[in-house]
Amino acid sequence: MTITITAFERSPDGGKGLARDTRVRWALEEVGQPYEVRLVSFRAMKEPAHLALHPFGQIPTYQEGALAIFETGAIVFHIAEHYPGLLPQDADARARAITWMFAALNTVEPPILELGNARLLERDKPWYAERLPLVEDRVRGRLAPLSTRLGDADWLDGPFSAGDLMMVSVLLRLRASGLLDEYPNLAAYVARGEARPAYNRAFDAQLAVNKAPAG
Ligand code: GTB
Repeated sequence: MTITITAFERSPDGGKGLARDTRVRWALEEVGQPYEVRLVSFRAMKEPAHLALHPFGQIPTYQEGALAIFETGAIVFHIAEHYPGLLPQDADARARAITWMFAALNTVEPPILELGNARLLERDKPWYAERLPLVEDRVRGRLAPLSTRLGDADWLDGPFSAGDLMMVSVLLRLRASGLLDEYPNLAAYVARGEARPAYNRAFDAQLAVNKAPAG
C-alpha cells in the first residue's frame, strides 16, 4: 500500500530540515519504506480537504490505505510498530525506546520550542534581553540531565531506535542557539544521528523540495 505524507510546499526554514516532515521521512528511510509526498501551501493546510486529515491544519500527515493519522509522534510510532528497524523486539527494551520518544516530545522539546518562539517572536519586546537567559536556562535544565544519562554511549538505550530518532530531531532545533555545544556529548550524539544514511536521504529529499524553482 502506498504511503503518502504531507510536507510544506515551501518550508519557512528554506530546507534546513527543521519542519516535522523530516522526522517522518527519516523514520520511513530507516525502515526502508518508499513513500510519496503531497506538498501543501499554508492556505491549503487550512482548507476542508486538509483539515479532514489534520484537525489543526498542519503538516505532517500520514496516509496508508484506509489509515489517515497526524502528529509526528504518532506517525513515527506507527511506522516503528509496523516495520522492523526502529524498535527492539525485546518487550522491555521496546518500552524503554518508546519512553525516549515521549521524553523527547513531552519533556525536552517544550522548552526548546519556547526558546525558538522567544528568539523569533519576542526580539522587539523591551523585556526580551531579560527573559532570554531564563528561557535558555530552562533548556539547559533538560540538556544537562540528558547529557548525564547519555554519558559516552552512542545512543540512549542500546542500538539506535525511534527514541533516538525523535531525540536527535528535537535537539537539531537547538543548533542556531549554540546551546547544544555546551554539551559536547549531546552535540556528538546529534552529529551521529545526522551521519546516518537514512537521515541524509530524508534531509536531501526535503531540501530538493525547498530548492526547487517556485511554480
Ligand atoms: N504536534 C504536531 C506534530 O508533531 O506533528 C506539530 C505539527 C507542526 O507544528 N507543524 C508545523 C505546521 O504545520 C510544521 S513543523 N505549521 C503550520 C501551521 O501551524 O499553520 C514546525 C516547524 C515549522 C517551521 C520550522 N522552521 O521553519 O524552522 C520548523 C518547525
